[in-house]
Amino acid sequence: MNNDILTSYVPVKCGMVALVGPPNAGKSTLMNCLLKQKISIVTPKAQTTRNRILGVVNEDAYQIVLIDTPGLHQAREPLNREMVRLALESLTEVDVVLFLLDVSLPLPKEKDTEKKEQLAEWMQQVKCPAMLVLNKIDLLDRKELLPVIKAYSELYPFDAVLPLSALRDEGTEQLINAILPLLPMGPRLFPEDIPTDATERFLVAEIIREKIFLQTGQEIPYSTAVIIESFKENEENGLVTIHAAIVLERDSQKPIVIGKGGKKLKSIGIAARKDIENLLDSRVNLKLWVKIKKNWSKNERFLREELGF
Ligand SMILES: Nc1nc2c(ncn2[C@@H]2O[C@H](COP(=O)(O)OP(=O)(O)O)[C@@H](O)[C@H]2O)c(=O)[nH]1
Ligand SMILES: [Mg+2]
Repeated sequence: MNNDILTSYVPVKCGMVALVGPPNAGKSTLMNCLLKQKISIVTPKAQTTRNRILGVVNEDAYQIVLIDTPGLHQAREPLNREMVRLALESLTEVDVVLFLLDVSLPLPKEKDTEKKEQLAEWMQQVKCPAMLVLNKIDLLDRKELLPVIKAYSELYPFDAVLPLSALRDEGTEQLINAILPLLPMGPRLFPEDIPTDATERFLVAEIIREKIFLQTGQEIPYSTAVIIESFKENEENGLVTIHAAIVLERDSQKPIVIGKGGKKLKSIGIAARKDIENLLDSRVNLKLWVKIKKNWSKNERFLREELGF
């Protein structure tokens, strides 16, 4: 009899945990840290994450399915509204919600009632235990945490408060220990050997987008979408050839992304290829080109059909 098959049905602590919070709180960093590998892209810029990204942490005694989400903010434009909608949807589908904050940021002012009411409104949709995760404690003194805890506890009755540093992997064991008692027992929801349900194509597009976020300024990152047009592996030598389109919103953005003599695009390609080779564990030939789709971020059909919102 095959014991491997039997063990995968053995019930363990198993459940879904959503990572939500304002842009830049460190949700994707925490997800990668708990997974011990990079699945979700991270940059210093807000609104890096645009989709829900699933990461599966497997141990003998548990399986934690993390859902990384776009940052919660007051969104007006179609793309941003879709992003917030995805984040809010995840609140209702999970066993535990982790509300992340960057503790190095100033607290909302006493009179900033709009901001506070917005948080309370978002959190009202939560029907499961929710923890306040105070991230980036490496940036300040522990005693400075008290006012943060006080201010946010007044806004929502969190079940626990956990200070940590996702960047330094400090306090994350305590986080896991706080999550586990809140998860039901059951068979694993995902096979033990795959860390995400995202396709390789999606992860490759995300890596390219990350490099554009890191290497361009102003509005360019927010005007960029990446579409993988082909993805082929040569069976003989293992070389993977990927054609990807960098989609911009306006003609004037094209020379910025291409750069003088194609320098910028080349540098984005070099950085992306390195990470893609690591991800796929094979040699990669990456072909990037830039195209314009006027105002794509406001085009609901494009968002749906090309970006899967
Ligand atoms: N100092 C410090 N920086 C962090 C920490 N966690 C995340 N960051 C940084 O905060 C920025 C935003 O992180 P990211 O994970 O993309 O935030 P998200 O928008 O919530 O997903 C990046 O520059 C991260 O390196 C932390 O614990 N300490
Ligand atoms: Mg993110």
